[in-house]
Amino acid sequence: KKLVFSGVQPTGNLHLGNYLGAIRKFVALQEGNDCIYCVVDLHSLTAQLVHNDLPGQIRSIAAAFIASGIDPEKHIVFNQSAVPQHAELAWIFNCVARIGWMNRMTQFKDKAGKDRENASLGLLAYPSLMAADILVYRGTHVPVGDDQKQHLELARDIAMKFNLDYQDHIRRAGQGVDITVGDEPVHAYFPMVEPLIEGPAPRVMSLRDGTKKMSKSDPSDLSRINLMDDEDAISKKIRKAKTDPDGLPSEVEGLKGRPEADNLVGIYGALADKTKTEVLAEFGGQQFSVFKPALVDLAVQVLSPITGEMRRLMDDTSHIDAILRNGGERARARAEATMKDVRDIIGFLY
Ligand code: AQP
Repeated sequence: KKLVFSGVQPTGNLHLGNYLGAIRKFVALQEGNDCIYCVVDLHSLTAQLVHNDLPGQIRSIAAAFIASGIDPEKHIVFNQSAVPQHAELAWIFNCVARIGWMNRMTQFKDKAGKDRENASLGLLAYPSLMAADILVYRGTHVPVGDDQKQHLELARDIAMKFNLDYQDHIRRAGQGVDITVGDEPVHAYFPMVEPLIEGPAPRVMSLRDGTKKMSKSDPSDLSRINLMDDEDAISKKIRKAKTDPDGLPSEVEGLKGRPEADNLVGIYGALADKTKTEVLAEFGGQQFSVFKPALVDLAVQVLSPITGEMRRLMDDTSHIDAILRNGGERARARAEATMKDVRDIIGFLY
């Protein structure tokens, strides 16, 4: 059984990229695995320190999980700040990780912009908290969009350095297992996490610019389809989506150098569970005036039941609150078991 962990930040409206790149994979992974899905509210302070309605944002991400088909009884759904062990392990990982590793993260460079001296320390340390989120459950598999790949490589580096630095202590505490990483034998406490990035839409791009990822923080709402958008909004955004003047090619090679067309075909394929080749077999040679209405119909068909259920769950939040409370308790018990080992390995008295 794999231990699957992933998280989504409560920072603004969820969009189609979050759904196709992450949440839909969370749903599919439930069968046969032990899954922990988290609303990462501690992380959200790196994007925005003061939120107007953080409780509402947290509930709406949890509602999206449930409305998309995550079972909170078989698996765990909770918010990060309810389990203080994440922050405790993150501190230890801050001491394991090197500043140079953090400085190389493209997300940090993008989000900090030119004025790095003024970026928060939290933004720099973000990947260390992310590693703690996963490893406090000794998670092995992490479904994420393509943008998170570099952070997961860093989580492996942190786990590896902890395992190497504390080898003797791990043995002395009677913990860990012998593994080989590359050719190197290691007595490891933390597993090497595997990213699960593949899927039909690992990177959904903006509807206004096919070279930029669809993102919550894009100032243009026309750039993304939000999970809470109604039929009219979805229709308007897809009709206005940037395209080039040519029709659709009949082969995937014909999408090269046409990022907007490639993105729309990819979105259609992901929503329909089809490959791009299959989509082009159906629409090759057609104009966008034919393809776009078909995409609108499909997007509405897939998203409207989720939107409807999210609205219902958000009308009376007692159900969501009960799910988060119960998930928090179960997550805390599991995280505390890891932290007892970790405190023991390091040598903290408690
Ligand atoms: N465009 C995307 N395509 C595929 N997957 C995506 N994800 C995000 N954007 C895309 C995946 O969604 C999960 C949750 O993301 P998050 O909220 O934790 O953080 P993020 O990556 O910062 O998401 P946003 O929406 O794009 O926000 P901003 O505007 O802050 O950059 C992750 O698994 C992510 O890979």
